[in-house]
Amino acid sequence: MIELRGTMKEVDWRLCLVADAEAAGTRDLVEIVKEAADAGATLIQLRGKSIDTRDFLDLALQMSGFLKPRGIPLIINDRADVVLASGADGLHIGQQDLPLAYARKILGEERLIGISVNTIGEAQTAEKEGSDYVGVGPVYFTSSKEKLPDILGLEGLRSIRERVHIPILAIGGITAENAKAVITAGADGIAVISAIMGADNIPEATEKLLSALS
Ligand code: TZP
Repeated sequence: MIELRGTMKEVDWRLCLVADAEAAGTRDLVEIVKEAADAGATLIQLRGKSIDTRDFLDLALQMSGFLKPRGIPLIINDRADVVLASGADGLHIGQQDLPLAYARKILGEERLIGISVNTIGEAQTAEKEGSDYVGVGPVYFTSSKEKLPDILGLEGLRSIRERVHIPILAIGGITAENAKAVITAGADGIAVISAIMGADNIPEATEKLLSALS
């Protein structure tokens, strides 16, 4: 549920599905997101590194259409224009994307903006510059991302947790088996691609992750 009280955004960070258009292959990404949302995913990030803008916007519009009534925030990876055009709730940026200050200038204070970080310095800068959350990773090895930065492990995650106060979404190689350890190390939630998208049964995989967190 995204509730805006002044500029304070209240979000259930527990389980973010990073709905990656490339990872979906020939499967229907909208259907995958619908199934995960109905099974309890608390946040959706739409990601499509090599998809045409029109197709990306179309996916965002379709997802926004069924996520809004369910109170599940939709975050768009990398594209502030698609956030505005689709009425999505926020933007997720990487270190090489639109800088946070410019993203904020475009989107205003009410939308969520999160940034991927791999070091304590990046996390502290994100917090100082007004990021609503940080995506911290990769915690474990993953083949879902190209040009993978240094693997942090639980120790790296913990050391970032000790130094920043904004919500942390841990990412990278997270499964139902290691999810609890990630939360114990200080993450507010987990963000996954393959633990949900790689499963034959999307609702079952989503529920398994959710129950592993508590
Ligand atoms: N950023 C850091 S790791 C990663 C991203 C987008 C990929 C996470 O995918 P998976 O399959 O959950 O490891």
